[in-house]
Amino acid sequence: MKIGVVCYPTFGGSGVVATELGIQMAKKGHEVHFITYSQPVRLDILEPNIYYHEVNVHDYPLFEYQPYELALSSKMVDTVLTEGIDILHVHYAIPHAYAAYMAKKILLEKRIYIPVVTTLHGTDITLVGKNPSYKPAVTFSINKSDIVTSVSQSLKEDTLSSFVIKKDIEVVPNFVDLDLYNLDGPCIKSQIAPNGEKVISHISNMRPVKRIPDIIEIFFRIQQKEDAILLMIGEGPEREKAEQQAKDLGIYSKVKFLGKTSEIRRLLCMSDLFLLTSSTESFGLVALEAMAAKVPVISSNAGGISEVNVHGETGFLATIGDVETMAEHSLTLLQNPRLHEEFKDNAYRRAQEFSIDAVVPKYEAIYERALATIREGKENNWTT
Ligand code: GMT
Repeated sequence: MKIGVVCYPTFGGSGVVATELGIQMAKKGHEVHFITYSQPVRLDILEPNIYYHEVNVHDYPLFEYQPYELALSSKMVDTVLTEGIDILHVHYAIPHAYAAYMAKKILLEKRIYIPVVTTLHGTDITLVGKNPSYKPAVTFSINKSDIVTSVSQSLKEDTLSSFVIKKDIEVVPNFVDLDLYNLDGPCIKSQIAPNGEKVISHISNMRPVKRIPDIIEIFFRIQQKEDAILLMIGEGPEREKAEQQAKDLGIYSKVKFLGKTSEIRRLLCMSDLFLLTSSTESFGLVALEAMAAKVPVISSNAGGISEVNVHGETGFLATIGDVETMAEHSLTLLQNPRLHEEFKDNAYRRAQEFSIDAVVPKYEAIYERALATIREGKENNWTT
């Protein structure tokens, strides 16, 4: 099968899922064509069956906003025509599902039928998609997709309650490649915590939705009782405020802001706990990645996090914003080595339930079904 994949090529979870899925499909012998504005960060284009097509948006002085959707639709059309793509899989509804619908209509004029699978990832529904400026277009393009998937049950419910959706939404959870967490090189904790401090970590794009001040506040409470350092991994608009908050609390020397790094797995391997305090989180891929590295997760109970992190087993969950309880939960594990070991094992076992081998065949079956629908001429979107 020849699959066109559209995603955000950045460090965000949806781009990571799209890239890892594409890589796995390529390993299974499918031809995978990534159509994005820059090369996805985890993509090696030298691997067999992997191709990358860059979407170029030309600057023109008249435009205050460059028409990215137009360039994307055109690139999709061009790639389908030149490469003979069978199916388009778009990750994150905005604007990808909308651009895919346009591409589909343009191709239809040429009597080419291309099915579109849209995967909803989270903020495309819970934050951005709900905005009245986008809502009609998002609703329309979800309904016009051939198959719609969401990464958690919680996101499916959010979608159905916020939009008028006439299509079935299939839940296909995110996944993790556990092999990647068996590191080749050493994981020497003393490099980062020379005095045997406990290592707490957080990874995100540091947007307001992640409630970064809560992370600093929880850590402040932890380090009052337990010698610890905090690794803040990632970049985003909340970083500067967080640095100031750490300074104001007098803990700046214990908080390491590491920015974007490709050493995530090594840093997780050195971590004792992972914090995720988001106000909205459809799945929390990063929590799953921490668990794959045997790191228990202290999290809020937002959205789909509870579908990944099991309270009292792989970590603890608390009400969004309840930093007191999250700090107490953290100390429960940090001050009880046997319990901590138990949670580490549980976290890894839970991550195994989301292994790549369990989830990738579900997408493959979805692609087959979308193609079969076309073959059997049952598709009814073509004329609308
Ligand atoms: O978390 C972000 O802000 C990035 C965002 C993205 O689109 O990359 O992540 C969303 O998709 C991930 C992959 O499916 C999910 O694991 C995240 O939970 C989801 N983020 C939110 O819902 C806030």
